[in-house]
Amino acid sequence: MKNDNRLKRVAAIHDLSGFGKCSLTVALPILSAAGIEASAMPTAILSTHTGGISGFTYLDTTGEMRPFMKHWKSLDIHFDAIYSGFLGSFEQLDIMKEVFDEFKREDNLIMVDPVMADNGELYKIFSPEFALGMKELCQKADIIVPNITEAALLLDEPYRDGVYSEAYIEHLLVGLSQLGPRQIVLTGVYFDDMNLGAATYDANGKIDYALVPKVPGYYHGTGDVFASALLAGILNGFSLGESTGIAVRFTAGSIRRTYEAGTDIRFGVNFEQTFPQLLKELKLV
Ligand code: PXL
Repeated sequence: MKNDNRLKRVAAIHDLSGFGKCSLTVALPILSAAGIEASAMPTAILSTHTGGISGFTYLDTTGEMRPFMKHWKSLDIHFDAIYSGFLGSFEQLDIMKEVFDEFKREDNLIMVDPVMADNGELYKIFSPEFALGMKELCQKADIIVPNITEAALLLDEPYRDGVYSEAYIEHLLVGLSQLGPRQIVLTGVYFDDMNLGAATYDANGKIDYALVPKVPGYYHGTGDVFASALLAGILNGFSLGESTGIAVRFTAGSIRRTYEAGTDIRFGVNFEQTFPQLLKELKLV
């Protein structure tokens, strides 16, 4: 349900990967389509994402982040949410903590997607120590959105392959909540080979699941599509459980369209033509 008609504003802090549809090239259009003003702080500029594509260029923009923060602060800009994703170094983790300290208010939301791993493996550019730094950042968040691999890393536990049990998923959710965030949304949850989705843990300790029929294949950028749609739901006044359902269905719809088109799985998912579904579910049309 919509809260009010004020335009909500998000600071999206991710890399800009020119091709391959992830991070900023996903977060900005999804938030904008959902009627939310999106400001961008790039953490790096790449020619493509790093998932299965070789030869990508990588310009680290760490040196710009504090100047962005200071300029935004001098303009007295308020954000309804600060949404961080791919961070490339320990220094960027430190800068994010400063950004949170500068822009956190009673009534806004810090959302951390601890982008660092998937399918049991850290992304190549990260060391195991990076997970410890990401854990500290998660401790400052109101809501975190890890996948199962990231959850295991944050809890310093070995990765387990699915099929999962409810007891294991609930163990992860409770462990993650003990790090500090009020709300957890865990992605990549499945209890059989037919359905896949997310599990949520809210401030009251209530656990919910949003599962949809699985589409074959592993598609890049889906974590960013999911997290951006989740934030769009929350800022449009939907509950954590409702927003998770909306985001799971939007991500699955985008994957299904891409699967049916036979597109290279590295090139991202067709979320663009799935916007009518998202806007309907957000009750914006
Ligand atoms: O979607 C996660 C992500 C973000 N940014 C970059 C990546 C990846 C995943 O591979 O490579 C640069």
